[in-house]
Amino acid sequence: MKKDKNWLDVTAPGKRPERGHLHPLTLVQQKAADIFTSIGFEIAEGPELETEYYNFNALNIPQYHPARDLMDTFWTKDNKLMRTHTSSVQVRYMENPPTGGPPFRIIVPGRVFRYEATDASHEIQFYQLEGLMVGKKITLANLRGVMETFFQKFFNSKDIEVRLRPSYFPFVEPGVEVDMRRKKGKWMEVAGAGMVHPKVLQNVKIDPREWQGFAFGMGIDRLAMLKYKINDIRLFYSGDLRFIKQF
Ligand code: 2U9
Repeated sequence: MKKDKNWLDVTAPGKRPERGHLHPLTLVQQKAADIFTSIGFEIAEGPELETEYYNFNALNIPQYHPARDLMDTFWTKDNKLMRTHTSSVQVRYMENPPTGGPPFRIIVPGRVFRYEATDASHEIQFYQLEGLMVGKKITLANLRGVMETFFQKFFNSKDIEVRLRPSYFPFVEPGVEVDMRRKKGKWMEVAGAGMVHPKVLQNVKIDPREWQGFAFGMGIDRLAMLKYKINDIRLFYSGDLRFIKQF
């Protein structure tokens, strides 16, 4: 056959195009959101650029609280800030609930920002998933049950135990750390949580004598690090294809 410039070898094997895929943090966020929606939680969203009121004051973090240290927060010139947690979204939701009022079961996955030095376990921006359940006679036992169900489904094993340890966060009372362990192994801290502080409920015009709730927060990056045995959070944001192609 004559080889002119239009010649094409239709028998040559094709080059398989490389397929893209989701980022490990997206995979973990979607998996976590699927689990919570399967047990009745709705997903809520809100702005990353926030006011001092929604990020701090409404959450019982007054002006001179150490969590408000300038070192921790990115402020803009017009006195707004990059949210340091997604809790601001739960405040906005409760203030103006699409359902008209409690009860609520919501989760808020999203990006948060902290002005601090980076290392293997800290980034200046990372992802959280927070949850909130408000109703009548809600207790820490409900929190424990939701956490246990979540971690069993997330790690796909019934062999997971959860325990609560006392802790402190300004927006909950009592506050707890949530630990989990697999197959009687070593306990690991996987979330912070507690009963929503009565002052926080009052701030959004919900009567704490009538309604109670639990709230929790976990790091999506940390969940992904546990799930895939990754030892440095910075790898998620490195853009290194040798890392990213493994998922
Ligand atoms: C409202 C009221 C209470 C959310 C909570 C934590 C404890 C917590 C951390 C986990 C790992 C942040 O990503 S992390 O560094 N979070 O320990 N979060 S209680 O409490 C709320 C939220 C909203 C209205």
